[in-house]
Amino acid sequence: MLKLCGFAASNYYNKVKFALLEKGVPFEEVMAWVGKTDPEASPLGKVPYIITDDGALCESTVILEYIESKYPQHPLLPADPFAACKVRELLRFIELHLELVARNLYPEAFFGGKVSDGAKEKARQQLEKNIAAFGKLAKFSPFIAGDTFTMADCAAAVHLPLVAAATKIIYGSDMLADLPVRDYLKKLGEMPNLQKVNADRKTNTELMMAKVKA
Ligand SMILES: N[C@@H](CCC(=O)N[C@@H](CS)C(=O)NCC(=O)O)C(=O)O
Repeated sequence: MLKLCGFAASNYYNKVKFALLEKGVPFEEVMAWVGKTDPEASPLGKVPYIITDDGALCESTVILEYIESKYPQHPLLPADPFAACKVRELLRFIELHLELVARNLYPEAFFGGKVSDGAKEKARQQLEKNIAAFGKLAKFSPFIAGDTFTMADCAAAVHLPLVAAATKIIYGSDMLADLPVRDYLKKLGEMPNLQKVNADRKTNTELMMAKVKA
């Protein structure tokens, strides 16, 4: 059976977990904290990675693509090549232009660290530009790429809440607030599989915080 390795406090891990649950692919969760990962499977020491009958694979979006090709049931990409690439385009925007920029704020926003004023200002300027561009692509009707649930929703469900929370904490206002992100996430949050992912995330985050304090 496919093994999903990492820990449920990780948003990248949860993106893959949500996709597996929605597709109904059987999988086993294997806890691997940062620093305890398999260097053969994940040479950068990042989570998630998966162990399959074909071998090991890391990088969450590559994993999503593998799962999609290997298990075509309950597709998370449209059959039409252009529509499929519009979904990938949104997914890339969410990961590269939103999450990766906002991530510079996480040490101070979530982990008790400090981020320099210069780094905060740089991230703010990039996010302003990137969020406006993302707003031009995202549909929210009701899903992020249109009327069908796709892998871009698996990414949006885990990345957008952190971008919203981090910007609110650091700048005093949620930089996604001008987009219908709140309503979208609320509706998505009614999906039973996302409820499970989020419940597991809370439990695992408490465990992680307890480990950090110990
Ligand atoms: N590009 C990677 C990013 C994964 C990532 O950064 N995961 C975090 C946990 S949320 C991690 O493993 N951080 C540890 C590190 O970077 O050393 C992916 O999409 O899988």
